[in-house]
Amino acid sequence: MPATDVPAIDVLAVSRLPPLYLDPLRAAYRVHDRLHETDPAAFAAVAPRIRAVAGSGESKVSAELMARLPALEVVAIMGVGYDGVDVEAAKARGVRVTHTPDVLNDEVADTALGLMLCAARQLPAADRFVRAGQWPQGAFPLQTRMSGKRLGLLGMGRIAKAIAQRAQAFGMSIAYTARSAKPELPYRFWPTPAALAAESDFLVVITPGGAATRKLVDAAVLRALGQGRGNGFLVNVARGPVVDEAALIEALEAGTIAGAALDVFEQEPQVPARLMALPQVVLTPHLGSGTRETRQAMADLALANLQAHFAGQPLPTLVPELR
Ligand code: 8YV
Repeated sequence: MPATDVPAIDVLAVSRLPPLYLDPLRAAYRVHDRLHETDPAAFAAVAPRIRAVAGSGESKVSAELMARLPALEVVAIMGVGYDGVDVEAAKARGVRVTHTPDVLNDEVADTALGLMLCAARQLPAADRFVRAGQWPQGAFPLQTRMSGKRLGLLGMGRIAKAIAQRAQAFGMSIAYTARSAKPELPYRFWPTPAALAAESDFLVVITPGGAATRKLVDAAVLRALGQGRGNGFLVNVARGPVVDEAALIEALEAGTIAGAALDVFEQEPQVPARLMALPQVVLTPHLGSGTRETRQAMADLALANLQAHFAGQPLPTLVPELR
């Protein structure tokens, strides 16, 4: 495309974006891909012109970065989570922040159910067992049933509801904890994570990240989940820092809980070696929403927000704090 056809809107991509988002962004705007990290001098020259920031659910958009972007109008996150964005600072500046809710609910819920089954039935370990040629020497050890057990949801937003629907098909009983009870739902409410954990066989973390939920799952919650007999599986498809990773490793090493399945970690993409050494733990690389179909829908929605902003139209999915 000749340079003259490219609209003169400068966009900073703050992290490595998937081509599904980056390619259409580049076609529509003048994109500066991680320039703030790779070339400070070039960034300083272009920063005053940057009107939009594009990022993913894990991106950091700090008050300091925004302070360096005097023309910034909008931050478009491809992800339902936006805990890396300083929304208060954005609000104070009149910068709009958008995210991509709903289009990933089914995908993340599917992942959660898959991880619950993997943790209870040890399917990844069973696969390793077959590949290692161990089957001829004897049967794979018996595992734990999931159907009919008690599911505890830490969080009761849109994705949690999609998980609950699926868990009902497995005959599971469903309870949850959240900031407040939702009497319209047919699920039992517990006021604290520990109270919920004490009544759960599977504790699934599906709450937003950020300061309000940091280390919500701590040693006491894990003890409650274990119920004094190594009961309980922890599944995290939310954000790593919601779980105290050190406390989780200790609980797993000590056999306080039965196992865990983790899609998110405190320092992604780093996974502690002690966690990797535990056979009863299932580890996946933050793929909760990771199908072509869903990531396409997320990229389309992120772009639609930017385009609506620059066309002066209502934004499809502004974050709730700014509505
Ligand atoms: C992705 C996510 O990892 O939506 C979120 O909050 O964590 C994810 O679905 C990522 O943001 C995709 O860009």
